[in-house]
Amino acid sequence: MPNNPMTTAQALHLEQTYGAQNYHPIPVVINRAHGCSVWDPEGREYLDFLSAYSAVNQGHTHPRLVKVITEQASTLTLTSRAFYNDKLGLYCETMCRIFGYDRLLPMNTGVEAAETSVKLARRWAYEVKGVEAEKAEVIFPEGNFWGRSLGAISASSDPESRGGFGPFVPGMRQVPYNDLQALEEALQNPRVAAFMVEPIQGEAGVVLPDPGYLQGVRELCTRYQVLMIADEIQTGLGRTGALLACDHEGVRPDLLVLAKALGGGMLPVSAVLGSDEVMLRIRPGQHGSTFGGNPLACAVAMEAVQIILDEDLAHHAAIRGEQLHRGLMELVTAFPVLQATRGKGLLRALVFGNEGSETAWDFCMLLKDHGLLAKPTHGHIVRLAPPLIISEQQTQQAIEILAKCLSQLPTQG
Ligand code: IF1
Repeated sequence: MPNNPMTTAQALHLEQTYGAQNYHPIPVVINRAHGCSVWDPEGREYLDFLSAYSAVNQGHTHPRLVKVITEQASTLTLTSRAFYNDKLGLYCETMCRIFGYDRLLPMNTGVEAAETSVKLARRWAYEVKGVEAEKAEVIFPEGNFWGRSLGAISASSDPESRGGFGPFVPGMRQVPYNDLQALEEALQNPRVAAFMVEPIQGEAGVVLPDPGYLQGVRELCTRYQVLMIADEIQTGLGRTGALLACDHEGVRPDLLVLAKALGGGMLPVSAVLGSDEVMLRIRPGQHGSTFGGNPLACAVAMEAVQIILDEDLAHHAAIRGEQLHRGLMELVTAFPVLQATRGKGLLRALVFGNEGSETAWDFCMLLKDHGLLAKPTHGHIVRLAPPLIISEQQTQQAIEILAKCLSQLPTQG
């Protein structure tokens, strides 16, 4: 079997025949990756401008991560939390020191950590803020995305995520994103436990709030005794040109939710960080996960974060992000089919003018044929998010591919 390489056609066919069809992937099969490059079974090389939705900030198969995961995998991988393991404590300490929190609660996927933060906030609201039992509310901005669980889609405003999956979890309300006045009105309700926010909305289409929004959120949360939860699952760990996107505004959330790049592209690792006052509300037996805090994940996560610090990847993302932004601005000027480009660091988007069309998909298909992988979001937006280790030359190469493909798009509107 290992010596019987699968062709692109075979792999596509098998997944389409036997896999649940809950995704509509770009029809490319990846069977090998390193750094910013991925390869298909026929040996074609592509620049990865999705980075597994920002989960491989460190680049694919980073040698330090390969070493750590291999060594740890041959030593100890899983104990469950029924016993202590020799990695979890060290991992929690390291993370608390780096990010400035008292405690860390380990989970696996992003949605689990985000949901954990909601549970922590509800508990805190009942035990500290004094909210009447069963009445706590958590506020979310419209356009939020934090995963696929019933909790996450209950908070969502996206019909695609929610439709046909009800009934939903109560106690979740929405306010418009980037609207401090609407937020203030919502927070005046004394039942509000928390406001969860992405510093930049990813799935919504790389939507940036106005400067000062996060500071405003911080001030309002403090004033109304509401926990500020930052979902830095996609924006964190260097992606936007700072270790955390909240750092751009000097804002410290009460609960910090991390995932994706925390696992270095190796395995799912997520975490909630917070103060004693909040974290100690959940007591033994009241929350957990079989795999959360496993030594393999802890070893990988420690190395994943250390790589971001050692290689100064946040700074690197800022510099390469500027280069990419300049290139994208030129494309927007040169090609009328483009309406705008926006983003921060290496979380960028190209926005096509014709909303509701399939232009972004057609464009991504062209990009694939020219050796660049990206994924549309919302039909008219293409997200551009390469690994943070991308070189100046690779960034330039990507801009040239984008230009070439734009010139080949049938011109419209
Ligand atoms: C899918 C987008 C990215 C996230 C934020 C929590 C989670 C995510 C801010 C949940 C997950 C994903 C998952 C993937 C698509 C994707 C995505 F296209 F929806 F917008 F990354 F850009 N908070 N993001 O972005 O984390 O449970 O998946 O580990 O299809 O669901 P998870």
